[in-house]
Amino acid sequence: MFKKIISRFKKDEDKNQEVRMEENLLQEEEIQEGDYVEEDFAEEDLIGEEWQVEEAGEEPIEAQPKEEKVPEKLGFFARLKEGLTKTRQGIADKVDQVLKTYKKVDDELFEEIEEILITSDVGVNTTMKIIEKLRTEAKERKVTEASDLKGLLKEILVEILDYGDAHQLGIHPAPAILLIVGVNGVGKTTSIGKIAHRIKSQGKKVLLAAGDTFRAAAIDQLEIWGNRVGVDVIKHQEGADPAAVLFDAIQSAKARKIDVLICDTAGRLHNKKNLMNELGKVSKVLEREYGNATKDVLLVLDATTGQNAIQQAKTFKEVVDINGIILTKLDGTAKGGVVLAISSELNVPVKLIGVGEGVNDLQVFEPKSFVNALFGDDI
Ligand SMILES: Nc1nc2c(ncn2[C@@H]2O[C@H](COP(=O)(O)OP(=O)(O)O)[C@@H](O)[C@H]2O)c(=O)[nH]1
Ligand SMILES: [Mg+2]
Repeated sequence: MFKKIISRFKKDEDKNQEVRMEENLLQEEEIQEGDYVEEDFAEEDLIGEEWQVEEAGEEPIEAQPKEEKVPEKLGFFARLKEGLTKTRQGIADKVDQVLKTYKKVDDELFEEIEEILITSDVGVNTTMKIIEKLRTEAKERKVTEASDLKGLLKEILVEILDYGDAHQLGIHPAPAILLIVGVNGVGKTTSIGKIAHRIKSQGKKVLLAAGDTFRAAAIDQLEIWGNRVGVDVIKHQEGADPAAVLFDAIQSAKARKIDVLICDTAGRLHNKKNLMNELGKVSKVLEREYGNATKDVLLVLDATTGQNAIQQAKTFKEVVDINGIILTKLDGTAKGGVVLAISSELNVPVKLIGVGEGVNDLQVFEPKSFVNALFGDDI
């Protein structure tokens, strides 16, 4: 019976892929109807364009009294736990339940855990890997009590998620540039605002580049975040060449001795050809103008899209070298298990996770804390 469940999920995954391809084609049509088809990328395109600097306002960041009353570490962990509530209900609470029901370790128990993981967006391949490891470890360590499996399972999950030092943001040594990529709506601009706030409060000089020139609203949104966290934004007009925005932002970052430049990009171009054009040009400018800067290319994925996020990541990986993942919207979704599939299948570390819409709700990803929070245990 279990084989049936797996083949059903495999079929669903295939179906999702078809839907996504159709969506991509639709998007391509939309884009072709629009303007801004840049052909060859010439240096002249980038030089001498007018650019504007949006000065940051003095507006304070919205007060978040609830967050400020609790000590930093506890506050961070409490928010993580709170954010993972739905995923915990889908994975950990169900695992706890079957461990209680079965009492002794046997084949059926492994199958039950397998089913819980697969139905929680951990993905078929990653689930197989986890269960195989769990069986082997249980045998080797002679675990016979079902309740003792939980500790083993947690260890295995941490092992999958753990990329050692690679979870750190690549911002040392200065100057550094973070290029934020991902499809429309995943949370790029919001994450940039949150990262800017985090890095600025560490005493670093931060500058933002409004590289999503596709819609005026996208530029405005970044400016709002810039004002909110007190960081300047380099922008051009709607429809401008994103590579030109980056070029100007880099010159400005050099002149102002900025520690970290964070560049937004347009996510609408997520069919491969347009994506390659856009990110190819941006990468060229980056290498040529800021070759000595520390560079981190971060792909933003939306946890609520579950296994679709994996497909998006695969497409982006073919186009640009991704150094890390920002997984947003873990709060309010039961699909947080996708973090395991991402870590296991993409060979890229998760660096930051979004657990809410507040300015402090983007956390550095720590595998052990994450798994503890997922199982409702203490830090
Ligand atoms: N609940 C929640 N919402 C988020 C998170 N990150 C982003 N969002 C929301 O997702 C929506 C799209 O975000 P946006 O930054 O505009 O995405 P972009 O198109 O990739 O730049 C906004 O309404 C954000 O407030 C998160 O971690 N949790
Ligand atoms: Mg945006």
